[in-house]
Amino acid sequence: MRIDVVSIFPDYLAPLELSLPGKARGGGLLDLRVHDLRQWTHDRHHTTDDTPYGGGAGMVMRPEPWGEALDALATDTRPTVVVPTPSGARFIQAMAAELAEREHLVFACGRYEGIDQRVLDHLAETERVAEVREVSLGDYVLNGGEVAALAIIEAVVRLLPGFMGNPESLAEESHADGLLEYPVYTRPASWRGRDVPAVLLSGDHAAIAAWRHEQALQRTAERRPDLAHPSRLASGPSVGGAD
Ligand code: 6GU
Repeated sequence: MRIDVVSIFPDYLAPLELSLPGKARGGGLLDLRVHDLRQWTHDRHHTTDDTPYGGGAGMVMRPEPWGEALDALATDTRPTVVVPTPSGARFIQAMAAELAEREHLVFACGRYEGIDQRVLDHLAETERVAEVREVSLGDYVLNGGEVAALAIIEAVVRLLPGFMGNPESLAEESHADGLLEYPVYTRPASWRGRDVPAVLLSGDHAAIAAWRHEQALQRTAERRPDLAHPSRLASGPSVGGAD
């Protein structure tokens, strides 16, 4: 997979060199490049923003540098352009899985009040990109798209085939089946007077799977009632008692 990230604060993306994406880059799974938007400005002060038409607080990112940046990065790979913004569609695991199938992603990280809408409208119409996805992490406001791009990239890259040491852990983690994950335990069996639930020591794989499914349902109902569908309460574990 190829990923390009455009930002006026490219240093913000330095953590991508570390941790999971760093590992994927080393392994040749991922060709990731970070670009400074200011290289596509032509005025002495490398201006990327201006006051909003119609008035109001804050600044808007000018269309010209973004137009040139995306012209340069929308190669014959017809990338998907991801625009992190609090006014985007909610980013969820299903979208991470969808983006993990793409050959080329370009992240356009805006600051201030956002990017001139014509840039996105133009991109959506040009043949040179496959699609434009305006995406939000959740219902709160960050100062810019950089931190959101880090989160989205990490969520996508760990799904690339050959990336995870143990792909089975992908099937069992939170949100894989629409539920939060069950609680987990390791040695010692008793710690500060607290015992690991006995069923986990029983060796009865069917009982363990049933217990975990029950815990996942309970947790989801308590913490995320928005995810808990009454119809699920009747269904059994989606993964059997594999060890
Ligand atoms: Cl994707 N961008 C910004 N700037 N703020 C956000 C966000 C994204 N998601 C939640 N808040």
